Amino acid sequence: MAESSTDPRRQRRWWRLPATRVLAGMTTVAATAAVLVAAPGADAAASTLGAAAAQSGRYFGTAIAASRLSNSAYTTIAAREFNMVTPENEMKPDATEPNQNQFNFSSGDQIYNWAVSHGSRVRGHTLAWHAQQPGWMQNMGGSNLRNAMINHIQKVMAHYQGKLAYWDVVNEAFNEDGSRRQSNLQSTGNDWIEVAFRTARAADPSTKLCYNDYNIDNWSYGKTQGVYRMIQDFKSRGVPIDCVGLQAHFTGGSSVPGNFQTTLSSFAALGVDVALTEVDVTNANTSQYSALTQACMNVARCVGITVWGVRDSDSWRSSESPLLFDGNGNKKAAYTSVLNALNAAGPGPTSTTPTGPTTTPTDTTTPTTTPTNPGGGSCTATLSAGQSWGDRYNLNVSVSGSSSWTVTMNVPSPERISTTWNINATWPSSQVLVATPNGSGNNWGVTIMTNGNWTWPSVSCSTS
Ligand code: 9MR
Repeated sequence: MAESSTDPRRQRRWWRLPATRVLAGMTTVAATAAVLVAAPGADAAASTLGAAAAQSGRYFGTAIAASRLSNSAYTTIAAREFNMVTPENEMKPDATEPNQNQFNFSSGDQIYNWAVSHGSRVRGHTLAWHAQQPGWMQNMGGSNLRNAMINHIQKVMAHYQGKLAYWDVVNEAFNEDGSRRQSNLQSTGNDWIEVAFRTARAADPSTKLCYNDYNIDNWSYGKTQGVYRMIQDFKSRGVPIDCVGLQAHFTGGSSVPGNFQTTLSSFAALGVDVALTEVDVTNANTSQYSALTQACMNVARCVGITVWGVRDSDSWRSSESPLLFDGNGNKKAAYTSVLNALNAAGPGPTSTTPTGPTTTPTDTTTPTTTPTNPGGGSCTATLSAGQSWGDRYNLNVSVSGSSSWTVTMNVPSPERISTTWNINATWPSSQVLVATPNGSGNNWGVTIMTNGNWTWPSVSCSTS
């Protein structure tokens, strides 16, 4: 698509004006002026949901079921399109603590490992919920249950410490009228949600802590107002909370309300990130998919959208065909409406990390030379800064000199690459990315979670 001067993406070009560095053959060349590569979608619309969302610093995710990871049609679409993964059931209390204080992370780890090996981040779901409790917990109450909840949060978060982008700490704790839902957890005292969040922050200060619920899409609805008041109260009293997840299940008779964007911006104005966390729409209505995507794009702190499954056949409500791919893995019309809305989006999240200082990326690495290429060919990998946020930055990479290149990127600890675009990626270790062409050309990039270190990675390029 040709870019016109009114294209909103053109107006974002300041994102990628700063430093460039060229690492070429046996020598290192400091490039001073030209920006050699643009962020994905600078001159052409991105062709996958994840890459399109990344242009505005957002993610596009899906729920993943461990039982489907052996299905290559499923994993092919999931790996190509999405850069955030929510385990559909595998990190819920019944899965992770089947017997009291005996933890099982096998399915959760399976999904986590699959996700990060495909350049995706992971959203943990969920720690404290009235549903999908293990049998031993269902029969508990009082201080025993309160202590069991605290222990569960501590142990599960310790296992995933430093690894997850978000955790749904508490799920679905409100009634439709905005009062608290009755449950064994609620019976331990009205402060159980607050205790859950305080416990979670202490257990892993590196992850963002979310409250997640359904039917909180309509701003004038009682439940929305009840959740809003709780977040407002938490923020005013310093109870740690970083985000609100709106499940956005527009199935089973519900649809996107006209004031959806007002709801998102109202939550965001409390000082939390917002995200659409479990999206599906009856019959994948294109105008509703487009409207919900647009609403997120219009709110700077709407950090991303997750659909609740890959293909219609993977959906918990498969009879409503509510997802973006049909049962054969074909893109549906709703897919295009979402992709177009993502591609047209303006600058995105302005969120910051829950703890620690916010800095800007600096390039303090000593340039390294590339290894000698026995085949005699040479290639050059050029890095340039993309957009940055409080906790992460995009780095654009342009490769020249060969079309059959291999770029090895070494990321200083504790930084982690969370997203890649336009490459095939393999991971010799958590700090090393090996990138090869995936047919999308020679311009690609990564999102790097800084974890406090803003030093750029070193790269080397070789040809084959
Ligand atoms: O999609 C999930 C389905 O496989 C489970 O059987 C179900 C059991 O409660 O949970 C579904 O996921 C739910 C999510 O965890 C929370 N919000 C509602 C989702 C759909 O029911």
